[in-house]
Amino acid sequence: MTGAPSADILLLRKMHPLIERSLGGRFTIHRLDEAPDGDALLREVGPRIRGLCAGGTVDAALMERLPALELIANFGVGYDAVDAGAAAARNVIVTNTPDVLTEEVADLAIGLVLATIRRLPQADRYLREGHWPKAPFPLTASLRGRRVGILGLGRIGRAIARRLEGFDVAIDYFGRSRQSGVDYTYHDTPVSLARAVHVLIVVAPGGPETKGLVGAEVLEALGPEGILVNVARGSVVDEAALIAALRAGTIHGAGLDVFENEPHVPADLAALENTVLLPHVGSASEHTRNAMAQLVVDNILSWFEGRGPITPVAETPWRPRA
Ligand code: 8YV
Repeated sequence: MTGAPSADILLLRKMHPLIERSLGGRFTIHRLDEAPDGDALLREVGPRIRGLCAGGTVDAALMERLPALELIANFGVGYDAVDAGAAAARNVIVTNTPDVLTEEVADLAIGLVLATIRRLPQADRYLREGHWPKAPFPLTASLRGRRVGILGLGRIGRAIARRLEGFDVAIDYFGRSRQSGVDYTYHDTPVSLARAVHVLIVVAPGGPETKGLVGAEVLEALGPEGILVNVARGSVVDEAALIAALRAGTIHGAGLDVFENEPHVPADLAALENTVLLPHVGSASEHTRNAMAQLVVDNILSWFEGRGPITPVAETPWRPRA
């Protein structure tokens, strides 16, 4: 299609304002979460929806109701909530938002590592609650002389590793295969990685392949001085096993930006003093969310103007024209 794009686009929920603003004038927008009866909306407009703006679950059942669907533009680099295989089987393109959030999430990961080891939120609370005049804040663990493991050396994992080089720590990693171009120490299992390091940073993508990858055995291997940091997906860590390990002193502490059942966080986890818990804010700066939103818009415009998707995911059937 050339010239001004026009198509019916379904937004699953309220999206970043830049997305709603940019698409609003050019496409016919439908908001599923605003419809008094979602089922009725899908019955009425489902057959003419050609684009879907996603930030949540898109399964085969939903796609079934959108027979003219061409493109699912996911707001986020992780697209484990989108059934990309089912999309591919229907010849539907899926795009995500890689690169634009890499450095932001890596920054956050480093912040969370330091906050967890040096107990920064706990120290802040200590001061505010007026304990300082009575006694200094208890001494903490340290990053000095430690080995740090990265579980998943993808784009974000590498950006975290690059930052860690400046912290003068040894760096190890686990991934599906050894990577060329890095001289960090490779481990072929998560247990081997956990056994070798003091700090384990989880950056592996979510989805069935990585579900529960960090379970009791890995936590046991990380050991009583170990710190677990997860900035990937809650599903990668077995939350029940983690709570048990934190309670029993099997590991020292955990810094988590992601959880199994967001936005709900188990009270058991929140009750533990040796955790730092963040409400999934890895990419949540104005700067980076604007960039992600712009990439969602650009993918949709590019597709409906006939130029193809900009950042299609691996499973997607689309190939550039020769
Ligand atoms: C966002 C993310 O929190 O990109 C991802 O995969 O998890 C985050 O950047 C999320 O996509 C916003 O809904």
